[in-house]
Amino acid sequence: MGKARPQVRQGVNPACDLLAERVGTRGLTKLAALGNDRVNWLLAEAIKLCNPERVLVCDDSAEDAALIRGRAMTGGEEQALDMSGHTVHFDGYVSSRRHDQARDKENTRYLVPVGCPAVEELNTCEREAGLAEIRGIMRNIMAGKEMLVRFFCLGPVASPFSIPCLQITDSAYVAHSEDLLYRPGYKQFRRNGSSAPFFAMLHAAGRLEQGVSADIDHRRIYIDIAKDLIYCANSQYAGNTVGLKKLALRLAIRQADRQGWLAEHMFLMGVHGPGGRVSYFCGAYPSACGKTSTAMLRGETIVGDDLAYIRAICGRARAVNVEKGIFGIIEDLNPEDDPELFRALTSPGETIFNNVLVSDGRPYWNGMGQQMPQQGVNYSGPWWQGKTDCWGEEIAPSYRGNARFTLALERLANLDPQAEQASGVPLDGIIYGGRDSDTAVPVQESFDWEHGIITMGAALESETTAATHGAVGVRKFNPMAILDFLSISLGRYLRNNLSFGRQLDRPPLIFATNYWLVDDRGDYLNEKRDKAVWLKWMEARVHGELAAIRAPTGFLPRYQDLARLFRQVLNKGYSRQQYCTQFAIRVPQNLAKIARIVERYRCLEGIPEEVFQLLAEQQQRLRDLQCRKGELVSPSELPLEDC
Ligand code: SPV
Ligand code: MN
Repeated sequence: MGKARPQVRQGVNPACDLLAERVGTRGLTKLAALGNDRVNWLLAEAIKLCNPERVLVCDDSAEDAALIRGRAMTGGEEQALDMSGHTVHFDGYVSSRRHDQARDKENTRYLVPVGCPAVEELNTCEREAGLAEIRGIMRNIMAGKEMLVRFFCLGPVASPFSIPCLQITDSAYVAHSEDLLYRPGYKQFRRNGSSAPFFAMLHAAGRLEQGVSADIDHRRIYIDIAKDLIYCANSQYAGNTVGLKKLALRLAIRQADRQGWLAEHMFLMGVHGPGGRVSYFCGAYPSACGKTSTAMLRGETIVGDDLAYIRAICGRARAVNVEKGIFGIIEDLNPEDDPELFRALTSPGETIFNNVLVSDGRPYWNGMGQQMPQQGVNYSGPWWQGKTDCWGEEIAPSYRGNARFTLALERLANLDPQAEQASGVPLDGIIYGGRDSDTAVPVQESFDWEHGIITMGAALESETTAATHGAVGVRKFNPMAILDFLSISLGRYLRNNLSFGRQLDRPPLIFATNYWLVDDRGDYLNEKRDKAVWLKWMEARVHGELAAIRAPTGFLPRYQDLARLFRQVLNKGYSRQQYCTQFAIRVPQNLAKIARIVERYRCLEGIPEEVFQLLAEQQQRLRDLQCRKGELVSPSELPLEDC
């Protein structure tokens, strides 16, 4: 007689019988050990809906991770490259205008139950109608395929920050990516007990052609906020499918709103000061503004490059990296500017390359500092120089702007030793960084928490680059770089930010950076590496070590401090003239920016009154300065302020 099948506790849903039918004995044992009714119920519902042939339930073991990697290759979603551990994955591509290589904002919607007020800025749809649509799309979507069931943990495990997540997917590429990006969570589910809450994601890549999602016209990402449950169909691009990234961020923002903490689109890094001191900074930068390159600065240590949870613990802000890996933009990543990442990407170890050019078993990307081969294989299939798509548009060798890589942070020598600290790291500073050719100075500090949240975070804008579609140099309003991911109203989100700092004994200082100022000829006023100096200045400021200059927009560095830091950090001269050009207050541009931001906020409901008040005060300070000193005011004409 065969061994008895492990008993999965069955909820009221008769579909639970399906578990016993489709899940193998090993999987049932894993589910039984969790004894979590909601897991079983969701899984049974997913099986009933998607109708997979088999179900593989994974735990945190290396054996299961290896199985997933193997499935990604045998299923054709990834191909091995020559270097050990390296694979390539291509996302769907029909033409430059119809592809699966970016987040699909239009088809990402919140399902709002009838009777609940819809927030006007959010892309929503009525819940029952949305569920009916997505269920229609997902019915039988896994027929003949294997369903993969994974458990992860957002934030370090066994910590006040941990949020367990259940990922159900038919894509081994998605499951593999999540292994590199997130902490294993099966044990966390066990630890939390049978009724602890969790986020859940049901993803199906749908019909594949040559390993990529083919039905991208039916790509849908629906977020059932009432159930902390996300559906995603007919996509493989990680920004849509790796549910633990930006989709879980949306659920986390709602949870943080209920519980009084912050879920942010921010890097987290240690900046190293004198005597071995390390001060921790979070930073919010819209895409293509230098976010990862700041977090990866030579001589500093990285905790995370994309998402942070911040909680008030014993009167201080403490932060963790939500993830444990990087899904980073590969374009322009080169040995000179990004030595550590370049080393990791060119040495053996688990790495997934996305939408690069492959030639002779090696990955190539735009701006890597090497000659691009004239032919190879890329997202469009076999590729040759000059190949065009059906619109006659030239196909770039690697996907312009959004070719990416995925790797675990443990591969990097500059990983901060506190990265897995269960209580997080104490947060000393928050940086907001936009791409701005003519308005803000390279670095400045806010007068206080409210001033920083409003005039730096809530007023964040970024100019479009050639890497994005559409016109270049257009300023995009993107408060806290989080606009794409908000799941509550912007007014409510800002209010939460304001009150978070007010409850702290010592709130982090708030800074704004701008690496992108240009001169009249359009040449950058700063080198890429100058940001290392701005960080050291901020680090000294959080310890009250340097005096600063009071400008209408915030505190500016003094010349002598920067000149010393340029010498110390970069062994580079820094002239008074460079300083005066970079740190001059450009009054009309600053006033124009305030006018743009106020206009945006006037169109929205529920914006905290402080937003208008603090922007009006800043406007007044700028006008006063203009009356006294003119339109372009050198920092040498501004008053010095003690620490
Ligand atoms: C970003 O675009 O901010 C990313 C990549 O980090 S995505 O996963 O698409 O959000
Ligand atoms: Mn991001």
